Order: sequence, then C-alpha cells, then structure tokens
Amino acid sequence: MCFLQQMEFPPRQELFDFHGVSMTQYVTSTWERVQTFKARPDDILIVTYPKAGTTWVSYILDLLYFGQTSPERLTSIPIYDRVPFLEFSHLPMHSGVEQAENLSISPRIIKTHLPVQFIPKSFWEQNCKIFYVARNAKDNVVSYFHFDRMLMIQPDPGDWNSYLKRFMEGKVLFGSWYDHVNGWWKKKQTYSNLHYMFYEDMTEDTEGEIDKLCSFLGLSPSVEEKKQIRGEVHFDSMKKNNMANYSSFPTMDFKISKFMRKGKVGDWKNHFTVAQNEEFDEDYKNKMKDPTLQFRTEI
Ligand code: PPS
Repeated sequence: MCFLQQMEFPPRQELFDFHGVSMTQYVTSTWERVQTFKARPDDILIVTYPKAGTTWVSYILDLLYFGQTSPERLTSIPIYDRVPFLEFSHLPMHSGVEQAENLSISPRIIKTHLPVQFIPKSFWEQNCKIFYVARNAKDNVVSYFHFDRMLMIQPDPGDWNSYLKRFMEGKVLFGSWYDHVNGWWKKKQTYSNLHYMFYEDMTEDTEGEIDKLCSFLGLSPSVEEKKQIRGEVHFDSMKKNNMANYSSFPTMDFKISKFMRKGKVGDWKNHFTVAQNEEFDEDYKNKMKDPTLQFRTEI
C-alpha cells in the first residue's frame, strides 16, 4: 500500500477559469513544461474528455506494442505508469511530463484530456498519431460524476442534479464536453493522423474497432494475439486486473465508487429523471449543431 493511501486524503482542489476552460491546479501547475514538451515522431497520443474510454484504449495499445515483447509489464506496471497522463502533476507522484520523459520504450504512449487548442505544438510538428475517444454525453457525465466522488483531488461534485447542471455549463474539470468533442471532430477534417473513435462502437464491436485501430497504426497482429488482447481488455478482465483497475492509485476512495465502475452504454437511464433528460436534450440540440457528429446513447 502506498504512502498516500495510508494518509488522510488531500484537500479537494478548486476549479478556476484557465484561458476559457475550467481547470484545477493539478492540471495547470506544470503548464510551461507541458506546452514545451518535446514529442517524438513515433509518440502516440490518446486524447479523451475524461471518462470516455482512455484506459480501455491505453490498455489495447500497450498490449499491441508490448504484450508480446515485454510480458513482465503486464504483471508489474500499472497502466497509469505505462501510459503517462501528460498534464497531471500532484506530489508525491511524478508529473506526467517527467514520467513521459523518463519512458525508455518506443513508441511512447501518452494520454491527455486537453481540448484541441491546448495540445503542445510539438505533437503537430512531429505529425504524431493521435487517437481521440468520445463517449455519449449522458453516459459520460454519469461516469464523471461517480469519478469525481471517488477521486479525492477532484473538485467536490455535490449532488447529482447540481453536477448535471454544471456539466452542461462546462463547469467541470477540462471544461465543456460539447466543445471538446466538437473541437477534436473539427480537427479531424484537417489533420489526417487523427483516428476518432466512439466508446459505443468499442462496446458493440471491440474486435472490429481493434482492427480499425491496427490498420491506422499499420500493425498486423496474428489472429491468436488479437484473441488474447480481446480477452484481456474485456471489462470483466480489466476490472479484476490490478494493473488496469487503478486499485493502487493514490487519492482514490474505492469505498465510494470503483474506477472500473460499470462499463456500460445506457447507464444514464439509471440516473437521469424524465425532467433532467428533457432539459438535457433541449440544451444538447442547441450545442451540437454539426450533423456529421452523431452519438448513440444506447446500442
Ligand atoms: S479517465 O479517468 O478519464 O482516464 O477514465 P477513462 O478510462 O477514460 O474512463 C473510465 C470509464 O471507462 C470504463 N471502462 C471500460 N468500459 C468497457 N470496457 C472496458 N474494458 C473498460 N475499461 C474502462 C470505466 O468503467 C469507466 O466507465 P463507467 O461508466 O464509470 O463504468
């Protein structure tokens, strides 16, 4: 058990406006180093609005690149150390930038929740491959609510009703879901090394999505390897796997909620009242004007 878990949890952080996006100190405190981060041409960046499937895709990519060559990683290094969270900085943990700089593997797989306008420019200059994973807003907000309850350095989520309102206003860490998914969707039109994926497609056809991801990367794993990966990244396997389920991550209170919580499409129906759903849908129509970007709230 690590040092921080034995202590009292640290105080929750406050949200503040940072260049028009709601942020906390643990995201902005290494901003200069994040912005001047030196990406390498073979770096792979996984980008998501929080709770959209980052860990799932991280695990798949890690297995594809290192599952055969370094199997010891699978039993000894938690996913949050294999795939650094670029803008994260909270003592006594190493900052995401330090972690990424210290990685001796190639390619480096790095995760971020930054909106498109904040991505360090070296990723564009090096023409890095980028995965964007998006999840429908209703399941995304439910997952985020439970996460904010259990990750004790997040701003206090309050009750569900007020949380939902703040999500709609973009007053949660990393700002507006609507701006995030739209900003990255727009980027896809001009940056060809961006593979935009949906959590719902991953749930419906994991194998098919892994195939698409491999063809984007130019990888051709064997049938056997793909079968193995498919098994290891199933929700039930990852939930049991201490290297994937964040059970050793400091500052999370697993008595409140689990990191690998439900892993479902449509869990929002267990949270939204009829009135909340109507208000949400009305607001959604006004914010999501691009007909080419469509989400599924059930499959
Ligand atoms: S984070 O903190 O932003 O990195 O979280 P992230 O990994 O993006 O999202 C966590 C949610 O993804 C679910 N998850 C999965 N669903 C299906 N299959 C697999 N393998 C899987 N792995 C993670 C996880 O359970 C969280 O969603 P909820 O709805 O809360 O269960």
